[in-house]
Amino acid sequence: MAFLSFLAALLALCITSSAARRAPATDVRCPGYEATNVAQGDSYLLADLVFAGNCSLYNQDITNLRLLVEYQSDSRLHVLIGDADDNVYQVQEQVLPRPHTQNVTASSAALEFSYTKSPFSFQVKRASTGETLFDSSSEPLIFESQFVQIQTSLPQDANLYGLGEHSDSFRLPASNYERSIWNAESPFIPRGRNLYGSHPVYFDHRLSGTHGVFLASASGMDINFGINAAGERYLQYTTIGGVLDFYFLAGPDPTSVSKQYAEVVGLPAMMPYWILGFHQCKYGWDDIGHVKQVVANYSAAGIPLETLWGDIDYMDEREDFTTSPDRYPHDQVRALVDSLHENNQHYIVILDPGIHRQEGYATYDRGAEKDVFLKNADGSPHLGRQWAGQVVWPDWFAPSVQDWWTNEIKLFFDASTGIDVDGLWVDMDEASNMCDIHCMGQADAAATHRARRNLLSRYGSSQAQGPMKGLGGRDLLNPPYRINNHNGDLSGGTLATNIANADGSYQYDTHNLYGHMMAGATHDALLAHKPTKRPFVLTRSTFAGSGRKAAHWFGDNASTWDDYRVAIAQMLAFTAIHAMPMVGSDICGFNGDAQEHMCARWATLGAFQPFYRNHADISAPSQEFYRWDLVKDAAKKAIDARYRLLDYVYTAMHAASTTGAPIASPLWFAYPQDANTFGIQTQWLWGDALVVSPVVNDDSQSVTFYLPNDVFYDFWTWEKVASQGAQITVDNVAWTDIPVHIRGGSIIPLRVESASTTAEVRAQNFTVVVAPGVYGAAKGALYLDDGESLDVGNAKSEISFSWDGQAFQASGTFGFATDLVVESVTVLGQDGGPQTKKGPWGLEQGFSFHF
Ligand SMILES: *[C@@H]1O[C@H](CO)[C@@H](O)[C@H](O)[C@H]1NC(C)=O
Ligand SMILES: *[C@@H]1O[C@H](CO)[C@@H](O)[C@H](O)[C@H]1NC(C)=O
Ligand SMILES: *[C@@H]1O[C@H](CO)[C@@H](O)[C@H](O)[C@H]1NC(C)=O
Ligand SMILES: *[C@@H]1O[C@H](CO)[C@@H](O)[C@H](O)[C@H]1NC(C)=O
Ligand SMILES: CC(=O)N[C@H]1CO[C@H](CO)[C@@H](O)[C@@H]1O
Repeated sequence: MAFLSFLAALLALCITSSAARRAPATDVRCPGYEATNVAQGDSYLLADLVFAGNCSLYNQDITNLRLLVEYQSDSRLHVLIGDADDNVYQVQEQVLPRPHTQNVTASSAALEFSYTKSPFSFQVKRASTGETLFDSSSEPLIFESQFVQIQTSLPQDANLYGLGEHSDSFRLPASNYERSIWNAESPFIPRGRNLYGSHPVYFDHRLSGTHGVFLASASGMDINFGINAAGERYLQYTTIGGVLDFYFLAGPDPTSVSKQYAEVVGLPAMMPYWILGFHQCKYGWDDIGHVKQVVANYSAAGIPLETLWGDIDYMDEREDFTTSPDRYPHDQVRALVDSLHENNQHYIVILDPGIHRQEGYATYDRGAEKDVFLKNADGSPHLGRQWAGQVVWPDWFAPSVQDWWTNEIKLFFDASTGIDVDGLWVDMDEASNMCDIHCMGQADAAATHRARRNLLSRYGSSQAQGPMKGLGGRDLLNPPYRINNHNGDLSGGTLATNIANADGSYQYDTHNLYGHMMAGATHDALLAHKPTKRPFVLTRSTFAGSGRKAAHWFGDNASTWDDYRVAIAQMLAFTAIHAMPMVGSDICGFNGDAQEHMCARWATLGAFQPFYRNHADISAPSQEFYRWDLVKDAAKKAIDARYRLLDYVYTAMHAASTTGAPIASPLWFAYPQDANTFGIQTQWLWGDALVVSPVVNDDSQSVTFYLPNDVFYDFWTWEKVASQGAQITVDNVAWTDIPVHIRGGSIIPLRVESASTTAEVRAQNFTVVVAPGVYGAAKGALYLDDGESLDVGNAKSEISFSWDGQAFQASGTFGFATDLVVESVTVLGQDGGPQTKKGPWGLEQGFSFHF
């Protein structure tokens, strides 16, 4: 959801703010630090870093730093540079639990740390090849209270990906590129700007291997890619605080880096099976009658609708935990949910963080009593504006905040008396504030002038709050170095950054954690509410590791071909790099007028991406798939394929949640030696066996895509396509079609038939397709469980399929009780075409046969 009226104000801020940022007082070159008192063990290195002179580019330099290097595992090196006194802010352990060191010996590790004593710099090398992966020697380290800078040089052949959230190219530009990180409301997902989430991790892929670099920092920052005077590429981090907490991940293959990153930030949550169904939402469904028509019209059109979503329309006066008495009467919403559930469909509603400040509004009263809202330094509530009007903001660090939030969720979503939702959606959690401190100063001069003065001057700088909670004496509203936030200064369009959290940290340091924490609290509340079920939470704002508890959509894009294309790059960044598998764009676009051809293509594209929801703004015309015949046909065909493949995808989701392997990835994950794949961002691997190559040009019926040197089989016709690594052009791609290929070497389980809900899909038998590789063999997997239990215990089956050119085998563990069978196995690419062997074979034990 966006607030377009606010857009003009945001744009105005961007324009006025960009000129004034940075440019240090002088052109001094800082002297850097000297490493002393070096203590080294088999698996660690400690040193003091002592400031080597005067610099003070923006603030006072911190004279005594501490270096900690840990060989945490064979593939992970941890390098932490912080202040010796441990006052500089560090991301709270409760928010991002970090892994402990396994104390491997330096000589056995895949990465090698070395350093230069003075000025201090460090290098990370790949031990097996001696290749330098990270080298900070080209510029001295600068560590001031609100300005921290470190640079690494990069070879010409480095390919970098990640550093989300953004809508830029998936492979980041090599130079002349700036990526600011600061979570912000971002209508129309502007290019080249900070968006809703913070993921300061990049993967660097080279022909010699892939590695990852994660800076575990929540601070606002600019990351610049450039070319220095010597003609060398560099990447420079400039943060406005926080320690330099680096995790280097050795790979060496791309999937291993995804797994190693998930080990640091946490494995993604296993989601319920039904979440893979098709979802419909719209802002502006004015009453429940309208919503019932949507459900009925989907049914009449024969398009499977799995989940109906409620945007803020359902609320009374836009207040969380209420229903509108005249437009969405409580008993009628309850009846709707019952009827959805009877049909095996689901219901999800939205919540916003801004809590209406209104005595008598029970959610507010209970929160005030439990002291869970953010306060100004004088103890008054920190006010802002969201949909409900004047609001207060939950402090996700407050001791009672989880109890309060859980209680609100239990009360309102109680199955016997309330709205029995199947998941929750948290929006506006950057946090997005329609009346920030600037607006307050203008809007209501008399009442807020005093408050504003308090905010800006009296409480404008921080008090030291104890270990790792942030240095004292900083200007928390207007730090001298300004990051390139598209909302202007740090507090633009959000909470004032000089507000303290209950644990003594400040919004200045924790701003980027707000949505991550709200999503986590909502997940934990759902877990308390229904302890045996996997919770589902969709969040707009994210931080590194949000995938542990939440799913994400890419926010308020537009109904344009451009956003249709960028949705692919955004998906790849989240699934392959940011350890968040359950993601997707608003299908057919959120803002603006969706066109028939575009919506048909997007319906098809979305069917091969993880989170599949059609959603539009209140100002946009309705765009449900049944509104156009062409889109209806496209959606039916695409959903039919998606649903037959649902267990293949569920198996990939299970792998993501247990190993960190991505559910969707760029082609170079499978073809890391093929440089033609490194820049591809309009094709992807769906699971590890399917290559999806949609039509991407505006309103076009032809597409040129790349198939690496391998054997492929057309997913729709089963025709064999041997490629030497070639661009392939397909003309006359119908509006209902999408090119998809099966990679040789794969085995794919499919349901024999699709159905109108995922519950009915689960009652269908299987068929298995074998796609032999270049040498004739193939393998695949099938994971089965009940689809919803948090802990399935032994009631799961993990089945491996293999084909050696003559014999087919299914083996593994078979704990999931089922009557379903594999009805047939088809081997593609045989002399005379595909050959099918009929079963049935039960799925409670292994089986094998010769053709
Ligand atoms: C560095 O120089 C500035 C400006 O000349 C001065 O104010 C500051 O005290 C000096 N700091 C140190 C650590 O010497
Ligand atoms: C690693 O070494 C540190 C310091 O000696 C020790 O405190 C820690 O328990 C060790 N951890 C493991 C997993 O061995
Ligand atoms: C549902 O379909 C009916 C019949 O075509 C149509 O009149 C109505 O406007 C549709 N309503 C919605 C919300 O799609
Ligand atoms: C699945 O296969 C079994 C065995 O052939 C058959 O009895 C059953 O009817 C099939 N189920 C469905 C839903 O077709
Ligand atoms: C990321 C993206 O596509 N942004 C576009 C969203 O839509 C607006 C309006 O159509 C474009 O101006 C943006 O470029």
